[in-house]
Amino acid sequence: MKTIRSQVGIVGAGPAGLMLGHLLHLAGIDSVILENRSEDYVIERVRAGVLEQPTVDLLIESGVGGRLQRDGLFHDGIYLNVLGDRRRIDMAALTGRRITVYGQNEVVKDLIAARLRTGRPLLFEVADVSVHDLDSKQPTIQFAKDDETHEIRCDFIAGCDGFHGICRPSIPENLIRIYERVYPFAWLGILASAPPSSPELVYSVHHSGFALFSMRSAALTRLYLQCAPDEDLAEWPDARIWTELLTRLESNDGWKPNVGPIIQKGVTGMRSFVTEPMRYGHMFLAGDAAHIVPPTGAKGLNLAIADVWRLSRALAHYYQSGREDLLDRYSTDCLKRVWRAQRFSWWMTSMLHKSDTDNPFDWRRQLAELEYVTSSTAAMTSLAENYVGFPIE
Ligand code: FAS
Ligand code: PHB
Repeated sequence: MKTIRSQVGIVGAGPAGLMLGHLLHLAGIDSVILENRSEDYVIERVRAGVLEQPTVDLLIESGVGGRLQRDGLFHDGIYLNVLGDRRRIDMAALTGRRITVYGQNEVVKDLIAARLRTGRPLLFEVADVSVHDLDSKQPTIQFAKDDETHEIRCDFIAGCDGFHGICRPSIPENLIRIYERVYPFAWLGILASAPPSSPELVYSVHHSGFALFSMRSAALTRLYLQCAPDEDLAEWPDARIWTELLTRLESNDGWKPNVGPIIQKGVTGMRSFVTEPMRYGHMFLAGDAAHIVPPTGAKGLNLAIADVWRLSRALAHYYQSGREDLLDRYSTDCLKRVWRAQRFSWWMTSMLHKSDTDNPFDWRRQLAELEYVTSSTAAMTSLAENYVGFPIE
């Protein structure tokens, strides 16, 4: 077995793992990043698209925001389309902040390029990753690469391996608490080669269910529609998808998305999930490894970046001063932001999706909430400040 010595072992090369590696590099702390998928797979995986202001500021400040500043789409507002009545929420006017539409895979591309420039280790297509001695001062990570077994001896492990990773399940069950809600619906998402017909996102509420109009560039639109959790994609030929999207998105003022060839489609389940604490011994969880939000509030990637900003600061403080106070506060401080995002994401999901309740009172109350949110400045400001993101501090 080959042994590698490093200060921090990072499992997962998604936005959390890559951004942590980058921030640690800037702080002069070495790390090894392990990823069990190929580089192409990690880059091509279509996921998030909306970046909060604090996320954008951190990417730019830390030197990986060049392409984002050039290719990102800066949006001051969003639309809520309630049964065809399209209303704009001017988030910039209400909060002084805005969102940026820039694909998660572009962020991942920028972070991989930055990592390669440092020459620090980033290993793709590793296998059989396992973590050990987590409650010791020298935890280890074992993995296989090119038919050889390797071991990383490190001071700390960062579990950035997403919801289905191995790090969270490595914590003794009696030492963590899980909070979870699984929603009785999912999203059928598509990427289409069609120019966006709206300059901003449109969240739509319709009798047949929720739909979302988003984008990736001047040539690519990203759209989602509410479907059953076990929806079979084989039953959704492209024509049916477009018919349903146009039905749910078209608004009374004549707006509708442009139709074009569908180049990618998939179904995403919806759940709210929180792990407490986000630490076990010398292993720290960050991003989807610790918490999942339904994508309606566009918070997942942004939470992952906020977690690793906090973890990198706590590790830098430890290596500079020997003090563990920020490491000891990591979980509590992260969870404050996580639960705020959980509340907002649950609220947006409940307000915008057609629930399977058969009580007409619930639907009318939902419409009353939408009427309030699209007409009260106080309510719009609350939505806006949660959507654009609170400062990372
Ligand atoms: P990730 O899951 O991205 O990365 C974990 C990495 O670990 C993966 O590369 C995985 O291959 C690797 N890994 C797993 N097990 C491993 C093992 N045993 N060994 C080595 N590596 C391992 N969020 C937003 O903020 N805005 C949005 O608009 C938004 N839209 C979304 C739309 C969809 C359809 C989905 C599914 C999610 C969306 N999200 C959104 C949330 C999403 O972006 C996640 O929060 C984000 O990917 C979290 O990043 P990570 O924590 O790095 O986890
Ligand atoms: C996306 O562009 O993929 C996107 C936008 C907003 C969301 C979720 C996903 O709430």
